[in-house]
Amino acid sequence: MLDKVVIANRGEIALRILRACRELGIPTVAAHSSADRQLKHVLLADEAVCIGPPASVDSYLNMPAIISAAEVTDAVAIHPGYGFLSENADFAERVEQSGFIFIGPRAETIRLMGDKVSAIRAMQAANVPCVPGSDGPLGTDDEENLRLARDIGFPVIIKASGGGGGRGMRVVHGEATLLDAISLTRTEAGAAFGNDTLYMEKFLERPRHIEIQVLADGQGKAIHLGERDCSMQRRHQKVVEESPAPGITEEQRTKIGHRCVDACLKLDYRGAGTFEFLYQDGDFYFIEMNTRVQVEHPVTEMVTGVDIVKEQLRIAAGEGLKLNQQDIVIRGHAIECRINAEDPETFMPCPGTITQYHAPGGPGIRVDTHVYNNYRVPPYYDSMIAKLISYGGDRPTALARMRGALSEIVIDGIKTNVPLHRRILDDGHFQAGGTNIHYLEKMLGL
Ligand code: MV4
Repeated sequence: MLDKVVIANRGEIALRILRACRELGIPTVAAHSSADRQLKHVLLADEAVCIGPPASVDSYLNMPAIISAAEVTDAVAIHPGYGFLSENADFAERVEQSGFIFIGPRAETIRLMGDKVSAIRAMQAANVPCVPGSDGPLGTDDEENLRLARDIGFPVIIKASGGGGGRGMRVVHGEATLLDAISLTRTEAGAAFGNDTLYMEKFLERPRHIEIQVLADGQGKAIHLGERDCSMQRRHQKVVEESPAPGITEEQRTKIGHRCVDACLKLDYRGAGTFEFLYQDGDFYFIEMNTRVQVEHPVTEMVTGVDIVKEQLRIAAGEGLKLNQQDIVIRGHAIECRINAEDPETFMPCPGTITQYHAPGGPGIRVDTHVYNNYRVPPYYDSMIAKLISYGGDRPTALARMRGALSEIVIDGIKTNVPLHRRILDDGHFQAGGTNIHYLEKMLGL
């Protein structure tokens, strides 16, 4: 096993990684900012190294400081968690060049998936279904771009190859606005990503966001852990996720899952990964791949019984995957509510001190959080402070347990989005299952 792991992240995921390391007997180093000395995982880690001042750019994004933390503590590997440097190919490369193990895919794979045009090319080559589109970068010939859009059929969406996660895209409803939209998106993409490469896709108007979790050992073995439905979102921020996705049949799961596994084998993928799809009218369309552990990984853990973070650590240690696809059975249903320190009306972040915290409990309830009584939520980072996860033998049971947990939970002293979650869980359409990516914004009247 790994002799010592640096946790290069904060909050609930840092604690999640620490717990996985502890189960595997791996000593931990918390690499933290000066604002995070009182974080739960910093207090629990075997060692702690302050890597810089509060601002993320000076600490959690500070590559030399993190690599130095590994050097001074004699660690062997660095776990980047999610966000921050987790999908930064240059960081993965520098970690490995410094003689440490990056807990994730090879830098080359991260780079390939970070460029959306090359990611889509790779998926098409691996027979993963993609959205009808330009199948490559847009050129500068106006007539050719008009012809392409006509062939695809309006509405189309112009996306930046360097974007992703909702950044750098523009929907076009007709020929009249296509060329202006392309030049505007190109300018924005060049400024935002230092890469003005664009591509075009058919715009799907009412899709669901369904993603497939994979694990691969980089030694010729890969499996999928089924899907998550992440359609309940606002402004590209996921709010509620669940697994399995309502209405997806075992046949559909097996078919799309096998396509993802084949792609992993073809790419010699290593680690945990997520294939993001739009799902509409019974069909899956690949849009992006995430090369990190995701916020919503617990719902998959609950329905499969697989500890995804422990698998990441085992894979990084060079242990081949011991799980076989036939061992993976989707059992029951899990739902996750992301709890943010934010105003439930305006969605503005609300940092401050949590004066009173009472965790919900009972059968089928899991809470992934670093917060405790008198914990102070700093203003410098993401506002997510907890993930409330419910599990049940079926979806109605998971829903009922989540509603109970939302009625029990107490987080005083700061504003949170718990009232929003209560509304969503009480909503008839959500309860019926299968709402699309626009549902929450419509429900909120946005
Ligand atoms: C799309 C789309 C419709 N059609 N692509 C937004 C985030 C980025 N990952 C891709 N996104 C979308 N791509 C086509 N061809 C609609 C979205 C989209 C979306 C996707 C997933 C989750 C939430 C979303 C919210 C708005 C738009």
